[in-house]
Amino acid sequence: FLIQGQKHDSSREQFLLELKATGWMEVEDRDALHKELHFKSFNQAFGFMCRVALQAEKMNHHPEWFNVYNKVQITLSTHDCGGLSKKDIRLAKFIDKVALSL
Ligand code: H2B
Repeated sequence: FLIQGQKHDSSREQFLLELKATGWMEVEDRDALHKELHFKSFNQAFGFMCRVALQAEKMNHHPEWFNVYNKVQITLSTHDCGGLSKKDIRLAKFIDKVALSL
């Protein structure tokens, strides 16, 4: 878990516990987080994606995602460090906040 190039294993586990409680899962074959969200309609799903996209651009940190109709599958990882970083945690929390507000 890279925070400014340093490993902080205890905070990593704490962040992961919190995110797993809201439906995030660790990806098996790479250091990444995954979540699947279901909305009432395509409009809701795409509205959600628009908000996340604007935040991602602001953070210069972009999700890997896939949308079909009212479902959005999201994978978060930091390509620059080859695994999870604090930016993934921040973006995951933002995603949860937006999803709750819809
Ligand atoms: N998004 C993600 N998820 N990981 C990155 O390492 C990353 C990014 N790096 N968005 C940014 C853009 C980088 O490629 C540019 C050049 O700043």
